[in-house]
Amino acid sequence: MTQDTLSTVPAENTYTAEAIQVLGGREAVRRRPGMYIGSTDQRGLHHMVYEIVYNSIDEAMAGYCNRIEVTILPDNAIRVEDNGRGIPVEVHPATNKSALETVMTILHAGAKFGGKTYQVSGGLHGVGASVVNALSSWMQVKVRRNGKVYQQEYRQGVPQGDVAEVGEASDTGTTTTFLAVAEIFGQISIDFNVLAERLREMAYLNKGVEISIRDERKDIEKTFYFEGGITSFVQHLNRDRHLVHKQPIYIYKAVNSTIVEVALQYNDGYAEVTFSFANCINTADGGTHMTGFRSALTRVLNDYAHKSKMLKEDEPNLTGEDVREGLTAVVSVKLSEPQFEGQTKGKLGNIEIKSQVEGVVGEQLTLYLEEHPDDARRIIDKCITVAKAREAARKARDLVIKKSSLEAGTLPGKLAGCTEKEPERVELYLVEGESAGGSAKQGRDRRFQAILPLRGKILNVEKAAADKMVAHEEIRAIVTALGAGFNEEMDLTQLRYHKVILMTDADVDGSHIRTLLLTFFFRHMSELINKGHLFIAQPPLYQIKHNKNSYWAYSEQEKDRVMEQLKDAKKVDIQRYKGLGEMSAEQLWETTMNPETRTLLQVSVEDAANADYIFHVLMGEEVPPRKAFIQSHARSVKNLDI
Ligand code: 0RA
Repeated sequence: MTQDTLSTVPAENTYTAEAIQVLGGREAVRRRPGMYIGSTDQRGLHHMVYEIVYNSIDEAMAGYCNRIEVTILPDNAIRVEDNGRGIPVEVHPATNKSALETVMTILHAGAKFGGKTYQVSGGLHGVGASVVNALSSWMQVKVRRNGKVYQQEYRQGVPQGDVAEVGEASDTGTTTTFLAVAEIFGQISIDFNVLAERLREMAYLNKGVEISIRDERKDIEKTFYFEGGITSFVQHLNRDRHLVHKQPIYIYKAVNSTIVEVALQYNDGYAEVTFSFANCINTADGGTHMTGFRSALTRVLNDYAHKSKMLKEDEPNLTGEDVREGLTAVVSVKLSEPQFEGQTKGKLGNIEIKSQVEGVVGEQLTLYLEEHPDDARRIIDKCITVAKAREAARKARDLVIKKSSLEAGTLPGKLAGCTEKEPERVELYLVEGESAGGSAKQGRDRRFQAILPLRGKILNVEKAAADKMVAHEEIRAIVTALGAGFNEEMDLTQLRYHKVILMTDADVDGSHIRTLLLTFFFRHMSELINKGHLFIAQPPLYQIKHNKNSYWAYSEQEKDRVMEQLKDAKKVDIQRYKGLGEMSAEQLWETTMNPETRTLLQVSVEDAANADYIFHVLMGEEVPPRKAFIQSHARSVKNLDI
């Protein structure tokens, strides 16, 4: 047998079969300590302590132990004492060794003992006491059992004698003391606070078990005991929070040999704080127990929200994110053979656990909500608020994405461009209706006039959120055609047309669309108005024909004036234009588009602000101001369509 350089075991002359096996296991551990305890630094050293503590925790989980004391001795040795049944010391006839010696010297011994499942809380590496023993320059185990104290000592994992009776005992329990091998762990230094935090966690995960840690190097001590277990854990995590419901929800059930335990409580914050454990080992990367928990949580809250009509049938379900915002939860499972996966072994892999957790949480959370309707309503309310906020955030995000796509966007297909490109010399007509758009395209001077036809009634922008307005196809076409962006990102140096002309019908729909467009420009492109780029075309209201003469009247007064002048004339033909589409292309050019003869109204900020106000009043959700407005403007607002 080759001797490991780290091994300081004195060579022995004779080996029994068991001794070879024992030393073989010991040698393997000494050769690659990192493979058994993770690392050979301070972390690994702490793992050594945990491995011993886990054994006592197992005894506690089995229901036989409620006190564990960890002591850091002045020379950095560690003592772990429990009040369990005491490790059996009886000699096994097959091996002729005591159970105690077997557990302390044979690798992986102890997983099953006396037909009972043992070691449920397997450590990160689940290797047990024999590994710690193999990596200890010295170890002593004292067992109080049968009214006696038994003891065995080891050096470098090798027993220094048989188990011996050394005194009388009035109680039962196990005390393990060890000193890690200095050559393996370098300058040994145990961190009291690191151990204390882990032990606090263990105390939370094992309610009713008192775990204390004492540091004899500094004479400090801490004791952890949580009657509420993980419920206390959740309360601790939520200690500075505004709570959505007073008491954490506690779920516990044993399914087959698996114990599922969950505590959860919502606070009014945004973060999800979930700790998950498998056999008291923190599973930082979640795993099957977390998957089961999350899926049950989402399903149960949705079911309740629908059943209680807090969510209407046509409303979308709450998402996982919705139900996890402000959630503080501890999920703890205890199972007989945990599989830890992933790079850092921080993920539980046992597949059967998912459905077990899902089932237990599904059943018991449903019950809880039914029995606590006030809590249920508060929780669902909170989730719905989150859902709404998330939806609003999504829209805002979409807006940004759309905005960038607008900036880079290709010109809208409906745009009839002009041949000249110099922005100062060219103008864009925004024309209501496809047919008017057709006439405008025919009638225009294509060298400097571009036409963008807009389809009929555009959406009700006020009711829709501002972001929806920009999402609207017609509005987007305008933004793209103008090329200067909108909102904060508006850049007039990129404006492709220095005259933007709204050309709408002189009827109800026309006025609607004009109001809407003005509102849009006012809210999202105010620079365009401020710098005097926005105009309103003035199509005539009437054509008055007399003999070969034709007059265009652009207002009622103008019409009255012309008629007054022609009052003695015969055969006066008067035609009212309602829509741009009623005019021929030539007429449209002559009356409305020809720079020599047309009249353009330049839009002022006041006009636009007024449109915005009208828009708000006419189309907004608030009914009272709308009614008041209609009543006081009944005369002046003719094209009112409500
Ligand atoms: C198996 C059987 C029995 C006790 C233990 C294990 C045990 C192991 C450890 C390790 C640290 N503390 C411990 N406490 C108990 C007892 C079986 C019986 O008495 O019937």
